[in-house]
Amino acid sequence: MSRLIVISNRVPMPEKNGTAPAGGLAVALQAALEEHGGVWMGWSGKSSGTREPSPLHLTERGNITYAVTDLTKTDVEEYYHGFANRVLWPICHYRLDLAEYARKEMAGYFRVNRFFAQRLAPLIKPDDVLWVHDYHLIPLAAELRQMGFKNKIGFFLHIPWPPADVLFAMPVHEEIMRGLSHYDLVGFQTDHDLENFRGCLVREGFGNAIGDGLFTSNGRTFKGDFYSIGIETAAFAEYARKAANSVMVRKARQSMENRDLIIGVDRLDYSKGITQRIDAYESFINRNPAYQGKVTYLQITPKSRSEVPEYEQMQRMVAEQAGRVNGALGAVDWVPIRYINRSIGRPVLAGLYRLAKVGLVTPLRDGMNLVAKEFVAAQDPKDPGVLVLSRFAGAARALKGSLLVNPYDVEGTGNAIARAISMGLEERIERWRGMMDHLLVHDVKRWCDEFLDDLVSDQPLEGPENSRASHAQT
Ligand code: GDG
Repeated sequence: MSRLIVISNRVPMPEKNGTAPAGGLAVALQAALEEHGGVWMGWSGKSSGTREPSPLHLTERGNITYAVTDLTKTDVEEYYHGFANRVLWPICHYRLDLAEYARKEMAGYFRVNRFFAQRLAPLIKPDDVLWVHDYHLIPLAAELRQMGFKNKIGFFLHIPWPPADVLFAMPVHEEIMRGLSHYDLVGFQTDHDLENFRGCLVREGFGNAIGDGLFTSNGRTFKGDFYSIGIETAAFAEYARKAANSVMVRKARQSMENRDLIIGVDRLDYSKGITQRIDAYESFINRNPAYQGKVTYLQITPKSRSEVPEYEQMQRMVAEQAGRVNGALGAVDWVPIRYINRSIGRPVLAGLYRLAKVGLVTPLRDGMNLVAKEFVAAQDPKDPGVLVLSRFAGAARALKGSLLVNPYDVEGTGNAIARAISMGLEERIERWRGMMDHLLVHDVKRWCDEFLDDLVSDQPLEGPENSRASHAQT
């Protein structure tokens, strides 16, 4: 394959000492970039205020160039906090009630995508393969095509794709659908997302599904498929094994005083179902009083997107709810819920997953959910914990050994917690083994390789726009 250019909203910059950043996705893309040489471009996370951002800031590490740009305050407001996180994020998570459409924010989203294309253009060589990530950057390929670029461009959506009736409530759905047709390959997390996309395209007459995973729309032919993202399974398992003996994790174990640990780990986000989960835990204790004082539920919830009002409200709500349940159920020597509202180090996290008897991953809607996969990978093969998993997480399509729940059904989820905490060793091992075998094969490297192989493979793509003569390539 030729040189690779990855474009994502944020770029995991290498540490000053040259070590790779933590996190499976970053590691996998980094590895692909190292193999082929290339560029990783995105927003620096900084605002240039009212001034025009200075030229791309370039950092070279081996054969990878990290290229980041600042954005003006208005751009950050309209593109990132505005359209991406207050329209696309809720829409893609089926939350029409939370989507707020403001025309100027929609315009800001398209404007920033054009700006990204303009900044990226001088770095693109004719044979480069481009891989665009996530909902922030859907119109990027259309902007690049307009500038004349004929390169292979792929897009991967990390979050769910909604059904037509949900998507079409968004005023600019046509531009979004048209934006996707400018890619050569559009990748989703699951078969359900792909099916929803097909529905959006075909039902409303935007295009056709012509078989073999090919779609036509807007005079172009492109591929669509699903690629369930994985983790670095083997490495994470080893990491958790070592972490279980670290000082921090030993301290945590002591503080548990022989109680069984139930763990939840989520960015603070309404899609993660944290409030419903706390209700389910309360229901579990109320219906199974024998477990009073015998379990501890640890919920680790780093803050995210605090600038968006819904997130700020939620932060207060979850803290109050955990406090209320502790007040109602707790005893002088027992705190039922330990709630941590900040990020903890990855090694401690891995060790805590391994310590836990039950992992609660109960989003209301989630593209994949890597926490579910990390929890499984971190378990002790001789004494694994049980995963309670929402049927609405992409991960549920593959993790068949979990106890699948409907997170809206508080009592049902409470019952699943009871079943998980009392499950016998033999059943736990059997369920875990099947999931672990799957995760070892379908890891993040495989996800990355499969997407890139499909993107560069030469299937005949026909259509007037695909074959238009190239101009203005730099
Ligand atoms: C999007 C999609 C899709 C969490 N708390 C801490 C911490 N984490 C790490 C977890 C995990 C990651 O953050 C979260 O990944 P998820 O997949 O669960 O969720 P999103 O952030 O919403 O990701 C999702 C994903 O993209 C990839 O395609 O699966 O559906 O929404 O790795 O471990 N890490 C540390 N401290 C914490 O406190 N160190």
